[in-house]
Amino acid sequence: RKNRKGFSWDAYYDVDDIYAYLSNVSRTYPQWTELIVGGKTYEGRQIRGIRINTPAKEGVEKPVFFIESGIHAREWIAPATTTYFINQLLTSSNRNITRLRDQFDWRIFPTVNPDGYHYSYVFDRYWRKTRSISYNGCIGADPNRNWDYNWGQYSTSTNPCDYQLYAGSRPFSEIETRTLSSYISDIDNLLFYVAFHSYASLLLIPYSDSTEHVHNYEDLIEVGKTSLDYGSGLNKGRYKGPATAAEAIYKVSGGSMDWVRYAFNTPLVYTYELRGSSFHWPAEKIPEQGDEVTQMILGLADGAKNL
Ligand code: ING
Ligand code: ZN
Repeated sequence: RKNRKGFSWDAYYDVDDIYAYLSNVSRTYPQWTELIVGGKTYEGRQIRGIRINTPAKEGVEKPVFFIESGIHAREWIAPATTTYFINQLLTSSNRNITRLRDQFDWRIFPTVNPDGYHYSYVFDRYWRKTRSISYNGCIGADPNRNWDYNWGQYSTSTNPCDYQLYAGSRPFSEIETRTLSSYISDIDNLLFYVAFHSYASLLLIPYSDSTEHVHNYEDLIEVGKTSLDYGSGLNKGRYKGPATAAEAIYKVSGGSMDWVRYAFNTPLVYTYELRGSSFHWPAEKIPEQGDEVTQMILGLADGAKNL
């Protein structure tokens, strides 16, 4: 499965290798793709992604499908699955996949917390947060508690030394969430916003801090169910959901999905918790997780056609 530049889906790679992969594919498919920069990081990295946008019929503006992956550093299966999916979109000759590729203007970011991911890769496997230094010297904020919607309310910490859940000193205190949110704000025609985490085998919909249902709740459930049905063709254990976090697990505030929904009323917003029984999910499982995610995304697209 190695491509000729040595990147493959039987191992986990550090940020530089993931970025080199994105550069390579954007050079291989220059007519359809471009490297995009979604923001920057505390340590001076870019948040790099790829746009895939095949030629549309004249006068047709395709809806945007945004994929955010790796906001939590230690959830390595998320970036790996996302590059796997990019490779599927660009190289598969399966009609369902080429149709999926052509249907959207894709903005795909495999690792939106690259400082944290690198730190997890090299120094501390269980690192989750960013790498910013707080007033008291402790490091990192949880980038999925730092977005500016009902910030700091549930399942979060005010202590910068908290290993996991520190919300940051204020909404968008982290340069990663601030710059990425500004990139998202510039997108017209955003239809899907999908975030990947691990591990819980669960599909979440907004809002995460309330048991009240959004106005298109039925649609979100319907499309989400289609997604899980498509994925279930490939495996045994089903995913739980779709459901709000408040109903499925616990209330959460400050996550990306909720801000995107709140800020733009984006119709179809989801967070997947992928498979696994630990953050050390063996790299041999990347292809099966990648194939499942490919089917689940196809299910989202097909489900949305029936609305
Ligand atoms: N879980 C997610 C978390 O940030 C989540 C669950 C995501 C809840 C988005 C609500 C919204 O806590 C993991 N494993 O990170
Ligand atoms: Zn996570």
